[in-house]
Amino acid sequence: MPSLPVVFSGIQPSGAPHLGNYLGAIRPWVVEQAESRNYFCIVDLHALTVERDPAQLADQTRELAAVYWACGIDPAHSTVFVQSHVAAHAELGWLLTCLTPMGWLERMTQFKEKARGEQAERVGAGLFTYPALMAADILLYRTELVPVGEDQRQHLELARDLAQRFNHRYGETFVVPQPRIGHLGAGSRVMGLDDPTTKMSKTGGQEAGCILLLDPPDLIRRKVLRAQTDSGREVAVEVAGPGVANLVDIWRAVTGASREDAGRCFDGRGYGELKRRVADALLEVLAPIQDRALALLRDRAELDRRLADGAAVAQPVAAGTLARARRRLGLLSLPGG
Ligand code: ATP
Ligand code: LTN
Repeated sequence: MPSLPVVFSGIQPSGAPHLGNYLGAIRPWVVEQAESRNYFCIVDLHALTVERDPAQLADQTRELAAVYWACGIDPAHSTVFVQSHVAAHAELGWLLTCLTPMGWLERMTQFKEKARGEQAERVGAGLFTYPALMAADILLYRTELVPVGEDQRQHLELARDLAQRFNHRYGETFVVPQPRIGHLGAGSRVMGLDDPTTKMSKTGGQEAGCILLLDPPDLIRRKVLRAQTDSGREVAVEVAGPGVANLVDIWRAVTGASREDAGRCFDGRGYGELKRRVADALLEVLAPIQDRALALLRDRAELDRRLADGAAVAQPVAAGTLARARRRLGLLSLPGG
């Protein structure tokens, strides 16, 4: 039997997970998990790149784990674990940071956006070097495929470049991973409902435009009904402006409908009707996820046990790759180690 390809991906517990995380990442993971050997990580070390409240970080880490499982991540196919439980991530992160030219990091648009307007004194160095840690996450598992949203394309390119650079300098060590972005259709770039020119994000400070997966149903409906649309009055899918196009994309992503289906359903209809249909479709998909997530969150001991099991599976795999990289670099191992 041919062995299954390895998939790795992760989300930061930097806030409550939102619709963009679901449509761009978690749902594609769930849909395709049976065809691969998967590691889905809660990347808490990445969340430390900006200052956080410690109690909140701990809560958000558990919440994200509960959401992963509630969305349908299946332990039979997929290992869920917390990044900082597997120390190899931080260690390989350092080794790769040393291999990364400053110029590569300076080109990262996410860094430029996040640091823009902040004084250099206030921007943590971790925010700058973070793509090297992300590369470590991926390379530790000999990952072949990395399913992410569109915003991560550049970081993935850097992970590939780092794998190749290491292999070239020190000998074949890492598998060069492939991005998996948007191949299932709409949803790889969900925009803010209040500002459809910026992506929906946990930390963009745009609460009204961000649908959290655990938002109460009436709040979700209100956020959708208040979404910014275009200056016209009727939907025309093929020539829609950013606001309407975003709502149509969300509807398509949630229902699995094609662009033609969307045209048949909404062309010539008012924006109000489109919004109501989007809200209905969202609530139908999110209600069972919310029920399952809240149930999981009520049993913290069980949740922590599952995360410990995940770390126990990930740890030896990561340790094996790290040991190989260390040997290649000339780092001594302890006798008997
Ligand atoms: P932050 O606001 O802290 O940067 P984020 O909301 O952008 O967080 P991440 O943890 O950085 O979320 O991303 C996790 C996954 O979700 C990644 O695969 C990313 O591509 C995807 N993702 C994030 N935002 C969106 C979005 N608006 N549309 C589609 N996918 C998204
Ligand atoms: N950088 C990603 C989160 C992330 C990730 C990863 C995604 C960290 N490590 C490894 C895929 C694979 C983000 O901020 N969206």
